[in-house]
Amino acid sequence: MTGPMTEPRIDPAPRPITEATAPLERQLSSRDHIEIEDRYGAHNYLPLDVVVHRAEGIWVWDVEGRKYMDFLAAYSAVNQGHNHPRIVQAMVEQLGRVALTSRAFRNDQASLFGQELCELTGFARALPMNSGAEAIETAIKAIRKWAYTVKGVATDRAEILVFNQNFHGRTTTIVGFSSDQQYKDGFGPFAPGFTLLPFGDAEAVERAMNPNVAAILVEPIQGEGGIIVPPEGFLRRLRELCDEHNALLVLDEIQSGLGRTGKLFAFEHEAIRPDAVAIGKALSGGLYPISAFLADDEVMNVFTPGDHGSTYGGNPLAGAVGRAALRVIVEEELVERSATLGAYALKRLQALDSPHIVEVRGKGLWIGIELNTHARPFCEALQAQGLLCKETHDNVIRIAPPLVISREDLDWALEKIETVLR
Ligand code: IF1
Repeated sequence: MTGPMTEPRIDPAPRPITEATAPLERQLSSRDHIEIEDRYGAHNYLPLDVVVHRAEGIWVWDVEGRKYMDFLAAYSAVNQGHNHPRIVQAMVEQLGRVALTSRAFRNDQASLFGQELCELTGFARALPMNSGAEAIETAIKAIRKWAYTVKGVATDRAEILVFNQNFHGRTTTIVGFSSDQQYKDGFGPFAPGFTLLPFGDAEAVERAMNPNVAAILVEPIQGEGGIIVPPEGFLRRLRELCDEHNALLVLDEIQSGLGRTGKLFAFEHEAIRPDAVAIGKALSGGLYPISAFLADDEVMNVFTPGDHGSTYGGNPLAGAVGRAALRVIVEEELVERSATLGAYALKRLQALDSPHIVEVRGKGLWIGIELNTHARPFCEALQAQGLLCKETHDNVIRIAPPLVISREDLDWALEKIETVLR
């Protein structure tokens, strides 16, 4: 029997491309791939026309070999940088053992992943899922069951307070409480039990409180909404209101978490502790869909065997990848890098004198440049200069590089952004 592999199977060095060796995808041009995708894919995105073939760290290369700096980091899923070698190594080694057992059996990675995740984050228990939306759905089920079995809300009467401009995923339950009409159009009917409130308005939250409110579900900083940082003290006030009304404070840290804002979790900026957190994206460093719902016993123990689950949730490959991804965040001090480099970038961009800029805001290496015009043309101009940014909500340029970026590479990107916006 062959023992565990010592060398990665994946050849990190790209092979020289010749006619004979080129796989089909390399014999085609970017334009070919775009046409094929348009012909055979669903049209649920309008991506930039860059066709990525390879990525490493902060860099991606397209099919023609053009090199770009990735300032989106797959919406903060690759905080550790693309294909971080330590995470790839852990994944390849686990692939030499077992990838999926289903939860009908146990495995030797999920146990340790759960332990290490709880020790790092300070929560008592972790329920592993795959996508961020699934972690949010898990949170909604936990909130409701806690309301009925612990708080004593009448069955099916639990209410969850949510906020305008929220983004928590794309399932029909979740889009049902979106304030963005496009996310809802054509997908009803929707689940009841959600109350939309103005983000940042603690008095509106206080007015909405009633004995049926089970929880507040909120992003500490709204990502898709345009990297909207709430007023100082907003999260602290939500914490107080939940304590006063015996409701749960549940945070969606799927994008803001794991170092993106210069803290392990964005809620730390207000020195509060939520009752539960949903995480995802960088939990795997972009190598594999991994998410988790974190909570203490009072909330997590509402789940009894058979209540909830998923085919891939808690699989050993995810466990091995997640353990390595967390180690990289800690050992390469990505949280501190985000804080230091982010403060520098924010200060520099806020000093930029541009006729297009309305506001520059953010925390850590997560910055939104709000414009008084469409952001897409500026993102396309930056693409032409080798920098990939993505607009959000039409008029905000989102700045979210991998947290492994060097000061020198950050300066290279900031110079391009300053030039394009001047
Ligand atoms: C798309 C947005 C970002 C998230 C927060 C939950 C989820 C997300 C705070 C769900 C996912 C992704 C989804 C992706 C693009 C991207 C996105 F533009 F959609 F809104 F980042 F801002 N909570 N965000 O940001 O996690 O199920 O996707 O794993 O759907 O286009 P998921």
